[in-house]
Amino acid sequence: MSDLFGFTRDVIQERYALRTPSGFVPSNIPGWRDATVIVQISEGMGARFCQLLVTFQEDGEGAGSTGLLEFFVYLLAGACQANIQGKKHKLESGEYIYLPPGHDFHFERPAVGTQLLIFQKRFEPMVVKASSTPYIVGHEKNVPGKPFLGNEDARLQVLLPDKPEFDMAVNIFTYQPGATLPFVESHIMEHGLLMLKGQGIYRLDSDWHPVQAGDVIWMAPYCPQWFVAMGKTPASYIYYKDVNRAPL
Ligand code: UGY
Ligand code: MN
Repeated sequence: MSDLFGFTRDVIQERYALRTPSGFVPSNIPGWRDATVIVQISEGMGARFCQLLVTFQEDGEGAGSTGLLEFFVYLLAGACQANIQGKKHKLESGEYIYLPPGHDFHFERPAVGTQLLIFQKRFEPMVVKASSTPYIVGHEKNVPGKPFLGNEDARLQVLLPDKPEFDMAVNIFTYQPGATLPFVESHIMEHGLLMLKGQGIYRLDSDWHPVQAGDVIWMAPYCPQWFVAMGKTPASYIYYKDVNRAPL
């Protein structure tokens, strides 16, 4: 990585964005205290969802209600406690919570440096059936990685139930070095992505970008996309997509 003055790998385009930790600037977000909050992706970029990275200091906390939004909260590192609708959950790295709209939450008692990755979006109820989605607490280690389109070297962990009530999916994709997405995808779904491990090359629209752990990517609907993992260790990323609703 170059330390050259005035250099960045960050790129904000109309159909995609690549953001790297060296350019992150914290925001003050109501409800979050003694925590550094980075808004990684939001409407200001053109996205229809928000991706936040929260890093807790000592005695940090985050409290509020999801309101009209739904939240997917993934513990990237550390440990904390989550009080959801008055029920307490102890969370460790790799665990996640899905919160439907209208749920009270309070994340507290973090180990210093605990990091949360949060995807937030306005919930779109199904037209014929009101949502009865419960809140969900899970751990990525209990979700098997299945070969993606038959490729044993590219494995997908699907963290939320694949059911029509859910209008959001969050998956972890892990690639052995040299493994790729099988074709250049172009689809109606939008993505918010955080590189968790390793490195590779992401094709975004008609550009190619080297990426590594810590990098953030937003892909607009229909943005052509492709990935190859490179280096000596597997590459993985966690990503959001909108699913199961009819297009306008
Ligand atoms: O779920 C997906 O659309 C996934 N295959 N896309 C991606 O990894 N860029
Ligand atoms: Mn995709």
